Amino acid sequence: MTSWIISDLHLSAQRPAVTQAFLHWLEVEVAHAESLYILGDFFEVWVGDDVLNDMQHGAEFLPVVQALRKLSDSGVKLYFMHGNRDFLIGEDFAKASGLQLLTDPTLIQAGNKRILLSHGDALCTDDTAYQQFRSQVRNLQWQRAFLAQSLAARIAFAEQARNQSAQNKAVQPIDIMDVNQSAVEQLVIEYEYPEMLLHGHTHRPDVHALEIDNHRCQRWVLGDWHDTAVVCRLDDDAIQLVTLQLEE
Ligand code: LP5
Ligand code: MN
Repeated sequence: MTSWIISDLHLSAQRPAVTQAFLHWLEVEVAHAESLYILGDFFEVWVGDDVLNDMQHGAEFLPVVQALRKLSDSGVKLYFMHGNRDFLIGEDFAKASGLQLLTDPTLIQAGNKRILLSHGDALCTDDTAYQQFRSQVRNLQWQRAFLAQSLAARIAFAEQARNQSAQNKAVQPIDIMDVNQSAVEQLVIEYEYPEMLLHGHTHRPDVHALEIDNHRCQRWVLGDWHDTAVVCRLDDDAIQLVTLQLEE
């Protein structure tokens, strides 16, 4: 049986073609699969699950929730790990979509390989401004206070945060926005040398060979979704990165 691992779709009403391509791909590929792992940044921003109950702002997400739910009801196992854009996805969204939330990182077994799954942002330790922001917004107390604000206020904060992030990214050295090699090595050691570490976030799809304490490991990086997408396909006897063509 086949499983798929994807990340960084950045679904939003501003890019309806990507959502359409994703929904189509679910029907033609994932409907026959065993499982689908979504490793974060599935949505461009997520300001709280209550958006699903809002007529105005929730409408864009409903087709996605319904499509996931249909797959889940038909027996496909769905898993979701938070990214830096959708860390506020909670149990209400998970329940509505029929998926299971995973902590970052999570170790899975595929055939004879152990694969450590992560969004990837926690590995970008050279990006100290981001790591500071990350510790703040991943704090449960901060999240409770944020979610207690009105939907309109949260949307406005998210927009400001997006603008500030875009400005930061435009001026900061590109290298600090990639994973830090020691952070990768530490994680691989902590998880007892899995054969693969697989993540997204950096939008730099590739396979990197590592050797840590005489253990061979590969770091697989997924790509984001625009006119193409780089996803991982797991079969009983093969693991590969696959490029999907999203536009005709
Ligand atoms: O996301 P991307 O690709 O632009 O860059 C990321 C890092 N930035 C972020 C921030 C997100 O984009 C913001 C949107 C999240 C919405 C979530 C819900 C609402 C939360 C609202 C919070 C107030 O993740 C970027 C990294 C880059 O990846 C590469 O790894 O460099 O990190 C930064 O740019 C660091 C900045 O310090 C982030 C600053 C965010 C500003 C927060 C304050 C704004 C609130 C204003 C309140 C008055
Ligand atoms: Mn990300």
